[in-house]
Amino acid sequence: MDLDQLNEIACAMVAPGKGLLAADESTGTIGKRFASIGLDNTPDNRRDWRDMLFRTEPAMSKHISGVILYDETIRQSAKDGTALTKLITDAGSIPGIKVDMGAKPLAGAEGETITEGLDGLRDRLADYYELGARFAKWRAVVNIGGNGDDSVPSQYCINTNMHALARYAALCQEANIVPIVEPEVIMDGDHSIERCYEVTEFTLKTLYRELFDQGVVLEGTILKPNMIISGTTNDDRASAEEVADMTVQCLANCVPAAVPGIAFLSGGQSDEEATEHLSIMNEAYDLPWPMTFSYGRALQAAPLKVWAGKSSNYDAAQAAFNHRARMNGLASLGEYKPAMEKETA
Ligand code: 5MM
Repeated sequence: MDLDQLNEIACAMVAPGKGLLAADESTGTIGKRFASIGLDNTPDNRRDWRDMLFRTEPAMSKHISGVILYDETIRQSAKDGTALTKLITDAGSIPGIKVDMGAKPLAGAEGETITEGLDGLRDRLADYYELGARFAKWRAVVNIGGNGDDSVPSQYCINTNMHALARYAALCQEANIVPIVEPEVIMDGDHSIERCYEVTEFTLKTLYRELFDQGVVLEGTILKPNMIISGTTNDDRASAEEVADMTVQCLANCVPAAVPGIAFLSGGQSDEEATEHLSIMNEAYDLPWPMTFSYGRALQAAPLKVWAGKSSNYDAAQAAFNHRARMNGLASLGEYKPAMEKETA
């Protein structure tokens, strides 16, 4: 393990004004996104969509420090023959790879899942390094039970998922690949923001114990957490300031200062909400780690709608992506204001 290299990459991933583009939708998930614009889920459409994003300037060189790819994409070339990973590195951004194989039902725990993908991971990581990946991502899913059912999440679900995340992280570091550890406490449900805090705190404390137990060097990792937020169907919505305060409080209680950076997932928040929450946190607090974005939907929803699968919308879609990337770049510095949304890209 080359700790200097790992730390250097991790710090570059959270460089000031920059964050990550999560473009690692599996074939099923990108299919759902394409269905929203009436587009067929073919390899060529997936290629063209991502090709358009990765060629967007100045978004890519100024605001996107790295791109999380799916297995198909890291091996794919654009229509003109350029490897999609080359588009990313040419922009000065870093290719990364999602290596988990998805969340599957957890035996004996109804409604809960365990993320799979450890078998053969050592060999896959060596292959991905050769293909240019310098960081990886593994997402663990923690659901919160509805109607006040506090048996979900179970301690069993959290323990097994955090154990798997640490096993993945240790294998990544052995392969000189920075692990993004993503324990996502899911927003769906009628739970309160306090319940989200409680579950996220327990999850993060378990995660850092597992990382310690398995010898993962924190200086060579990035955390990708959810924000602390009210459940999507809870009518008592916490304000943006409460989300920011409680998220920062939870992270400050759980995440060691040795971690080089935190890159949030958007988790189903609207793109503007995700940007605003990030900016308030950065504006109001001085914390031991930089906080930035690792957004999928919150970066892609707007350009996808504009693109609609038509080459005639290419420039407009790139303008929409430039705008969201710039807004989030500003949010990572605490300099975003909702009024900026009216500015053109
Ligand atoms: C982009 O979506 C990622 C892949 O999802 P599937 O494996 O289910 O296809 C997802 O892991 C993503 O990286 C994170 O959840 C962050 O994305 P959002 O949209 O929540 O910001």
